[in-house]
Amino acid sequence: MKRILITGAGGGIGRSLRETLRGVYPVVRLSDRITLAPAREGEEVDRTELADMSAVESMVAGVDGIVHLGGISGENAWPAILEGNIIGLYNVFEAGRRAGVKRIVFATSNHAVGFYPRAEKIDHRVVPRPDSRYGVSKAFGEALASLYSDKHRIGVLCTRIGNFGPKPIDKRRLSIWISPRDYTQLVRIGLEHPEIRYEIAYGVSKNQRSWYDNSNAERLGYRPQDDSEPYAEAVLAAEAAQPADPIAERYQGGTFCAAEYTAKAPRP
Ligand code: 15L
Repeated sequence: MKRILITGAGGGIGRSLRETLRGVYPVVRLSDRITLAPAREGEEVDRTELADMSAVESMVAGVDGIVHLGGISGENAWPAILEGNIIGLYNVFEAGRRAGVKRIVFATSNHAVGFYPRAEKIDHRVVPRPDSRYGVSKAFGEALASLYSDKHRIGVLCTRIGNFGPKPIDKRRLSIWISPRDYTQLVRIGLEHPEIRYEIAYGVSKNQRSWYDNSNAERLGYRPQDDSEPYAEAVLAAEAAQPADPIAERYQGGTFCAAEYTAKAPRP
C-alpha cells in the first residue's frame, strides 16, 4: 500500500486515524465534504461530495486502498441516508473498481445487526437485522462490498464498528466499545493482510461484556489490547438513576431500536 485514502476524514474516527496511520503508509490522502486541516508531510487533502461521481473518481485516482468512513454516521431522514450511504457508498466502490483499487476497509456498524437481542451472542455469519434506516444503509454497504469482492476481486474488510472513542460512555457501550488503537490495528489488517477476500469483523475491543463472537477477526490476526471493564463501575453508577426503555434495553442497538418503534410488544 503506497497511497491510501481515508474518506470521512473530518469525523471522529477519521481524525484519529489521521494520526495513528501517519507514516505507516508513504502517502495518506484525506477526504471529506468539510474543510480539513492542511496537509502535512506524507498527506494529501481533498474535499469531495460522495454523491458526485466525477468528484469521487478524482478522489480515488492513484490510491491502492481505501478506508471508507464517509457518509452519514447515525440515524437520519431517508434523503440524507440515500445520498450519503447508498449513492455515495456506491460511487466509492465503483470509482475504486475503475481506478484499480485493491483493498477497501468499510466502516459498517453494529446497527446493521442491532435488532439481535442482548441475550444472544452473534458472530460474523448472522443475517442482518438493521435497527434503523442507517442500519439498513450499512447492510446495503456490506452487500455491495460482497458483490465487488466476488465479481471484481477487491478485497474488503467490513468492520462492524461498535462505539469508537477513548472510553465507553454508557452501559450499552461497555459491550461494544472500541479504542482508537484497537481500531487502528483492525484497519491495518484490512489493508495489509494477504488473504482478505470478503470479511466481516466486529470493530470492538476485547470487552468482557461483548455480545459478539469475533472469531473471524481473530482468525485474521486481530489481537485487541483494550477492555471496557475497568470503566464499568463508574459507567454503571452514573446510569443507575436513569429510567430504562424496555425496547432499548432488550436489543443490542439500544435507542436506535426504540426510536420510531410502533410494534405493540417485542417478539417473544
Ligand atoms: C454508530 O454506528 C454511529 O456511527 C456512532 O455515532 C454511534 O451511534 C455508534 O454506532 C453506537 O452504536 O454507539
